[in-house]
Parts: sequence; structure tokens; C-alpha cells
Amino acid sequence: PKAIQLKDYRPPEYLIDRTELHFDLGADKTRVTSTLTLRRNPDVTPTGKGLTLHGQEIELVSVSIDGRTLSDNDYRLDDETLTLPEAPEQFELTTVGDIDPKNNTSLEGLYRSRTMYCTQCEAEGFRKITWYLDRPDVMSEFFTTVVADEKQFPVLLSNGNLIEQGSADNGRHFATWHDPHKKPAYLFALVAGNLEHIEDTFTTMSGRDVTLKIFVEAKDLDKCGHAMTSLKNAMRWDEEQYGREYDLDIFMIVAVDDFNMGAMENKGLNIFNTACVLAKPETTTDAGFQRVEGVVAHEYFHNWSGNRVTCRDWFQLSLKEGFTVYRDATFSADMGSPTFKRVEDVSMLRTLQFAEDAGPMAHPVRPDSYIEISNFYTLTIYEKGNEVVRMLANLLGPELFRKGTDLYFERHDGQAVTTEDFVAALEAVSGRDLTQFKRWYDQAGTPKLTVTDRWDEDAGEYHLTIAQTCPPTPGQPEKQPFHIPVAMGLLGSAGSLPLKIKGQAPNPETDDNTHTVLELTEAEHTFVFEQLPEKPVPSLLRGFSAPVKLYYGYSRDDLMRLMSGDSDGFCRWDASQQLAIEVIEDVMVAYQKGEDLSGITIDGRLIEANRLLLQDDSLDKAMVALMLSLPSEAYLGEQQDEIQVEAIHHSRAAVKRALAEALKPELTQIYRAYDHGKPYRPTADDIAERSLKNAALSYLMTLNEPEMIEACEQQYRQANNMTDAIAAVGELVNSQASGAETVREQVLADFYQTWKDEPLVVDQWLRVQATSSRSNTLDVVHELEQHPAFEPNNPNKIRALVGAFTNANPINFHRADGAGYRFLGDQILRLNSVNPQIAARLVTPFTRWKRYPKAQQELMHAELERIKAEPKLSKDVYEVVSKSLV
Ligand code: BAL
Ligand code: ZN
Repeated sequence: PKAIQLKDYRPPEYLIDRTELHFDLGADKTRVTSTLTLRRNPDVTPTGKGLTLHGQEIELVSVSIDGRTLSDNDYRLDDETLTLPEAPEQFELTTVGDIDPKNNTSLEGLYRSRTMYCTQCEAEGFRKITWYLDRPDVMSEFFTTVVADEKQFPVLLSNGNLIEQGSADNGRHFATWHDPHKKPAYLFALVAGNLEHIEDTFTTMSGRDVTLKIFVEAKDLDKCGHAMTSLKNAMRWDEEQYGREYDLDIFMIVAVDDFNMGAMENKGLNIFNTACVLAKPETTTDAGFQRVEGVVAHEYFHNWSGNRVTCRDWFQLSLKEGFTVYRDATFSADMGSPTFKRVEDVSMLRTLQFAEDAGPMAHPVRPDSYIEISNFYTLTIYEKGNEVVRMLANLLGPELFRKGTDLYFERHDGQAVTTEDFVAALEAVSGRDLTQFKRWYDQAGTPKLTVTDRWDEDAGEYHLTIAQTCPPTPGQPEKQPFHIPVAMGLLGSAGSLPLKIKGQAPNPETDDNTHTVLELTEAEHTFVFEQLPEKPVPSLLRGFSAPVKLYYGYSRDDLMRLMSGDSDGFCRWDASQQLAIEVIEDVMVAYQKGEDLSGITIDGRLIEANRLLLQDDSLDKAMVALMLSLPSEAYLGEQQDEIQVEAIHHSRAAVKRALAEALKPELTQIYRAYDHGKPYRPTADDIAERSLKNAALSYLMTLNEPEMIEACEQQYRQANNMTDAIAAVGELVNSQASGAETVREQVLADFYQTWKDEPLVVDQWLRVQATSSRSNTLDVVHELEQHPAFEPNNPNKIRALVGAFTNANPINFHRADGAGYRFLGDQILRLNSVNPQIAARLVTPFTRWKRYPKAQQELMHAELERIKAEPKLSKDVYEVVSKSLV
């Protein structure tokens, strides 16, 4: 397969002013008739090659130009294109083609999910529906008619407004939709099904009433309320924060069981994975409620950042995704706990995006080449893209950033543009030169900041030196310095110290007396802080002001001071994590020496720091829960040159047990004080309280005491919400206590019996078992693969069982005998032909093979070779596997 290059971008030779689609959903095939009003693009010099349209897996019935049917000699057809060598300057093209949605397991284009038909067109699925210029810079006005059996498919939906509906022959009916806003084909959507809906209205800032509908299967009607509330909050928030008003009379969401992604922002008709829209306390965890709120907002926000202003080409994907993640993250922060949200996002970025950025698939936020664009819906495009927009917003300050986004939306409404255009709008309103900043879009890899300091007691001066480097990434051996904002302050023995930087006036947009933003542009800078009464401890990268790795030699006492005294919640949490990492690393040294970890003594400072947290009632419970949680095994692995899976697992567990022993009274007090009977609310305060209580349970369960196992079982049986129920199941599933065996079996059986008809809860049942650290987990996973609950082609089930085992269970996935790797290799090969997107995604754990000791490297490498040898490898899997083997 050939790579597509950004440098080869050419504007389209033809434009499509109007797109008229007619879908005849038959019992067997679906016939699609498309009538396109085409004209030459006046801005492009003709190449003389005629018109080439994209089209795949469609059986051609006929082609006509201006009503004249073409003969075979008038066009060329291959597996991917339809070419009209003699295309006129301006004409109407009608194509008729048959597609087979029932056998479309790729879940791209038009496909069947359970009882309904639905579509997924981003990035290049529309070409599986009809022949088209399937590229985001071709925007058209769509008219869509859907005809289907009235009993089986009473609901027929597409983008825009419903303009006509009625009966058709043979018990069928039709609906015609018109979308007045020009859009690229990737935003097209169609749904036909036996669906029910909830309805509400939203009055926009200019006083227009918009109808809001959420469509689901009848059994899920009671799980739509949270999504509707989230949607209305998001609509209001976007008006208040960005001045963006909704632009159609109706906004619809449809929930679908079989879906590759989380959701899709099709104009006026968002299609959602059920996992990202359905929620009720009995079936959905706190994290699930938060995910629904975030994803509903994200897709809604795309209406402006993505739909009204879209991408010129797929290299610009982060233009809409990075910006929209930034928008949804700030929305979620406003709706809940800002520090909690920030810590959660940074944890994911530092654990997973940093790993991607250091591996064979590393690519810039604006990539310059790809083989299969589906492989580029990555953490780099989304999450690092979010960080890049966040840095821009912080550099400009709120007022200028808002002016900049206003200008961006106004300048480019109805256009397909680039990340350059986005930055240009921010430059225009601020007068800032962001040329160097744009390296964040072009250079891959995570910059590394090395910080050193010197205290001049006599002068009362503190010298802080920050040096930046960035490791090589594929195709980019050398990097230029980045423009990096480092938000910081200085801590004295009694709190924050006043900041006075030699030769530098404070910036009123970002600074106050105790907080400043240092802007790095060179490979090294030294800042001198004057008039200080004592040697400070620096509080660096507050709020995680840039996506970098920061190295400063904090002493453990410094970390304790930051944990209790810093004004920045993120830095307090980060200090707690750093202290925990160091203590776990102490134990790893003992483990490597073969010492017995069962009664190991750990650094008392970690115990005391946590005791202070647990005893201080004035602290925000969300912060306490976050700071109490030990860094994940994955994040601990990221800190090491060579990932020692077993050492990390056993050392982390030993530290957790040692903390539980030392803090048993405090943890028990928190656990017992919690009122399990209180009604469930998904508010920030209640989520924090549950999170702290379940963290206490998790610590106490490491002690293997019968009364805690009993308490855990009781929590499961009495829970009025899924957060508490699944937390208890998770503890039982992981428990090494001999007394937990029977309870575990009973609880797992009871859980399945209770929830076997709720697919999203069954997903949680699969996930909790797949992530158990007990040594027989791979056998359990193999058994679950054969269980009726496991639907082998459903992406949510695959993620819950295969994805969870291979990404979130290091100790079992990386088994020394390679059985975990073989399991994943088999799954990838099985899914390669069924659903290439999902298959390619599953390869991720193998992309990291070089990070492990030699024996594991060899086993993973062998699996990659085995996959590469498959004769019919999809482009998707080929790209990830071949890049990993370089
Ligand atoms: N555009 C694909 C799904 C999303 O990011 O919203
Ligand atoms: Zn998005």
C-alpha cells in the first residue's frame, strides 16, 4: 500500500453543488441512486484527466450524464474509483449502485446493527455508499430520500430538516431530508430502524426553538435523560463561552450498539455508540456518566468546530479534533471538578500519548503522511492536539482567545481549512507571532525539560535554568526548540513567595504576585528571581501548562511540601505521584535483589503524607482520592528505560499493602462513615465521595481480612448504583485471599444473571474479569471468548475483553510463556478481514515491543511477523505492523 503525502495535496478539480441521494433499503441489498450537480472548480487548472470519483464495494447498475446512460466505453471502473475521462465542464451525474449493508462487518459506510440500519462515513466510509468526491474539501447541499418497510423501519432519518414523508408501494414508506448547510460527505448520516425517542426543546440565544430528540431501542428509553441534560448544558455553554448558536430546527442523537468509535458528529444527526449516550445509576458508573456528558458535548461542539468550519484534508484532523477536545474538556471542568478533570486528562496523556509519541507510530499533531487515515484517530491528534490548543488559549489569555476563535469562525464559516488558518486567526487578534509555536503542529515527540537551580543566599536570588530537548521520532531525527509555556511559582516554608524576575515585567494576562508563565523559546534559559527571603522549592508546570516531561531533582521533603502547600491542585497531585513512584522504585530494587516483599518497610514519608491527607477534613475529597491513588502500572513502566512488568506489579502491590497496614484506622473510618443507602447523584461532590470511599476499600482489601471480604460482598449486594457494585466486584475478582474464592464465584454469577440483557453492563462484567491480576486470567479470558455474552464482532465486546486484557492487564498479558501475545495475535488475524479498523487498533500493545526485556521483545516481534505474513492483510493492520517492525 502507498502512503498519502500532505505535500501532494491539490484542490479538487470538480465541485459538487448539490447531492441528491435515494436509498431503497431492500430485504437483501440496498439500491443507492445518486444525482450530483457537478461543475469544474474555477480555481484549478484542468489536468485533462477528466473526473475520478471514489467508490468501493458497490455493484454498478448504471451511470448517466444529463439523463443519457453511458456505455461501458464511456467510463472506467476499478475497485476504488469510477473515472469519466470526457466529463463536461458542468453536468448532472446519476449513478445507480447496489450495496450490501447486512454483510458489511467493517462498520464503515452503511451497515446493519442489530435491528437497524445506520452509517459511519468519517473518514472515508461514504465511498462505500456511492461514487463521490469523498474528501473533506468538497462540500455540498444534500437531499436524501430513504424508502424502507414501514413496519420494520418506522423511523427514517438523515441530516437536516424533514421536508416530506409518506407511503410507498408494498407496505413501505419514505422520508426526504434536506440539509441546507453545505457539508463534506464524511458528515452524511442515515438511520432506519424501529426506534423510540425522548424529546425536549432548547431556546437558542436569538430565541429560536430547537427540537431535541434522542432515538434508542425501546428497552433503553429510560437511559436517555442524562444525555439530554448534557446536550442542553452543552448548547447553552457554547453560546456563553464561544458565542456559537445551533443552526437547524432539529438536533438528533441515535444510539447504536455496533460502532467503531465513541460517537460521530454528523450534521444534525449524531450517531452514538450506546456506551457514550445511555446512562442510569443502576447500570452506569460515575465514569460512564462523565463520559456521556463529555462525548455528547464533544459531538455537539463539532457543529461549529468541524462542521461549519471543517478540515481541508485529513492531515488537518486535529484542527477539529484537538480544538473540540479542548472545548469539551473545559466544558466538563466547568460542569464538575476542574482539578479532577485535569488530572484525569493528564494521566491519560502522560501514560498513553507519551508512549505513542515515543513509539513507531509517533506522528506530529499535523501528520505529513499516512497509509490509512483511520489509523490516525490517535491520542496525538486528539489529546496532544487538545494540549496545543490549551497552550494557545493560555498564552493569549481568555479575552484574546475568545476574540481569536470568533474571528476564526467568522472568517472560515462554510470553508474547509487548515491548522495554519486557525493559528493565523489567533495571531491576527493578538498581534503575537506564533511562527515558532507552530512547531507543535509539525514536530512529533515529547519534549524533555531538564531543570537545575542555584540559590544565592547573600543576594537573595534564585537562579532557575531550564533546558529543552526532544528525542528523534520516525522521519524526524533532529528537532528545533519548541515555544513552551511553563506556568510556575515558588514555595517558601510558609506558602507562596512573591515573584520578581530580573529584567522581566509581569504579564498582566497570566501573572499575579505569586504565579507566572515562563516562555521558553531557546534550547536553554536561565531566570533569576530576586528579593527572596529564603531558598524556595519551585512549583513547576502548574496545571500541566505544556505536554512535556519535566525533570527536576526534588527531594522527598520538597515533594511533601508541594503536596501540602502548593496553590496549584495539579502540582499537589503530581508531587504525590512522584513521591509514590520513588517509594515504589525503592521496593523494586529490593524485588530485583530477590527480597521477600510481604512485610517490607517503606519510606515513612509516604505514609505520613497520606495520613495527613486522610485526616484533613477541610480538603476536597476529589483531591484526596486522586492523591491517595498510586500511579498505574502503565505509568510506572513509562518511567523506566526497560519495562520490568513483574517488578512493577509486585512492588506497587507491596507498597499499597504497606500503606493499608499503616493507615488501616483512617481508611476504615472513611469506609465505615460512608452512607451506602444514600440516593445516587452523579454530581462532582458525590462522585468524589464515592471515589474516596472505594479507594479506601481497595486499600483495605489488600489486607485479605475476612471482615473486609464480607464488607465488599455486602457493598455489592446493597449497592443502588453501578459504581459501587462494580468496585466491589473488581476487588473480589482481584483478591488473593483464599476466603474470597466462593464469594467471587457467587457474585460474578449473580452479576451476570442480573444484567445479562444489558449489553453495556455485560461489557463491564467482561472487563472486570479480563483485568484481574490473578494468574489464571488468560484461561478465564479464553473461556469468556466462548461465552454467549461475548459477541465476537461487536467492537464494545472486543474492547471489553480483548482490549482490556491486552492494554490494562500487564502482568497477565506479558506472561513469560508468550500465551498472552499469542492470544492477541490470533484476535488481530481474526478481525483483520472482519473489521480492519478495530484489528489495527488492537495492535497497539505490540507497537511498544522495544520497551521490554529481550525475551519479551522476541516473543512480541514473532507475533508481529506472524501477522505481517498474512497474505490478505488490510491496509489498516499493515500500516501499524510494518511501521512497528522497522
Ligand atoms: N469525528 C470522529 C468522532 C469524534 O471525534 O467526534
Ligand atoms: Zn471529535
